[in-house]
Amino acid sequence: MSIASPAWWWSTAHTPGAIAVAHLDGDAHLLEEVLRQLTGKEAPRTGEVAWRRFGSIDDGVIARTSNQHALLMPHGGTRIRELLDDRLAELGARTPSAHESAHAAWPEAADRVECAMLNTLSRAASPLAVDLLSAQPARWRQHTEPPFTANALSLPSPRDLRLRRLITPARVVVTGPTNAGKSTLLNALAGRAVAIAHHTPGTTRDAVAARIDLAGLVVDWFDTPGVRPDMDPIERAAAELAARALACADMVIELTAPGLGWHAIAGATTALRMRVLNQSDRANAHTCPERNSADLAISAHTGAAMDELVARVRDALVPPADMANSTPWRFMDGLPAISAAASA
Ligand SMILES: Nc1nc2c(ncn2[C@@H]2O[C@H](COP(=O)(O)OP(=O)(O)OP(=O)(O)O)[C@@H](O)[C@H]2O)c(=O)[nH]1
Ligand SMILES: [Mg+2]
Repeated sequence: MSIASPAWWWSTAHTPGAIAVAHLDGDAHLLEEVLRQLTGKEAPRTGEVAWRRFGSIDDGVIARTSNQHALLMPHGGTRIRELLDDRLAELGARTPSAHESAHAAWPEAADRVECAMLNTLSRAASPLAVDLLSAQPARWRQHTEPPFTANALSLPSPRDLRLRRLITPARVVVTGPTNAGKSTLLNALAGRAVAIAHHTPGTTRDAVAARIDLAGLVVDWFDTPGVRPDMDPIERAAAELAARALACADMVIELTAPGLGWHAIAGATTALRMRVLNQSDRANAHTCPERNSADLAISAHTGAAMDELVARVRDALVPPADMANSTPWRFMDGLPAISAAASA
């Protein structure tokens, strides 16, 4: 495997200042060669700080913080910076990869998996992600033998992908006849009035979404307009938006109420579906035909079985068995290639 040339980037803004700070990071031998050609002198040894001329561009300080890393501190003029960028590019220094940038942001990370983990943790949407992500560096360290390192280019497993819903919220789309209580359900889950709920059929005329926390799993919950005959042009446009939401749904909730039947859904590609009978507080809820074909009966008004709904949707999207499985989780692409073994 060939050794990549050193990466080069600035940690100070591209605005005039007294001094600017840049990083050169990579293989020790190549890094020394770049510094030698830039300054005409030997590179400072690890732990040394030295004054150097940066060719004819400027002079400044070089701090060799480790074998593979040096800080260059020229004066902070923007022209100096541009000339140095050009010269370093000539000498073969390159823009850092996403992993190297992440490492720059998390210098305390013990290895590259930990660095990737901290970076992912900072943008993970769900509280449930915290413990599982935090456990990953140790799990990867214990699994440095194949198939993990050999699988660098393989696709993530279905479990890897399901667990990634902890990082990027899954899309849950609720569909069903008008007046089923779709908007009332969204408002009840969000704990605030996100969508207008009213007994007038066709109240919802847009695909409304809210980010809600389902007992630790954060999802994007889409309320859609109920489809009915004689829809006006705005309602038809809303129905098209709903169809688009369905096409990229991770899970579809078919919602109905006593006597309203099940709405035929078209265009959803996900296999995760749940039939929910709402308005279980109504007098005819126990005897209606929808009761037997529903997976669950709830009442968005009284709150009956709402906890059960939340738990079932969460567990369908991120199964507890996936969470409990101690196999290392590829929480982002490319992880095997940067496992502790591969980066050692
Ligand atoms: N009794 C009872 N009424 C409910 C319940 N949930 C919703 N409703 C009522 O049902 C009516 C319709 O509710 P919405 O939430 O607007 O229904 P929707 O499915 O969003 O309807 P569209 O936007 O027209 O598709 C309102 O009068 C709600 O108050 C429930 O659990 N029990
Ligand atoms: Mg509605």
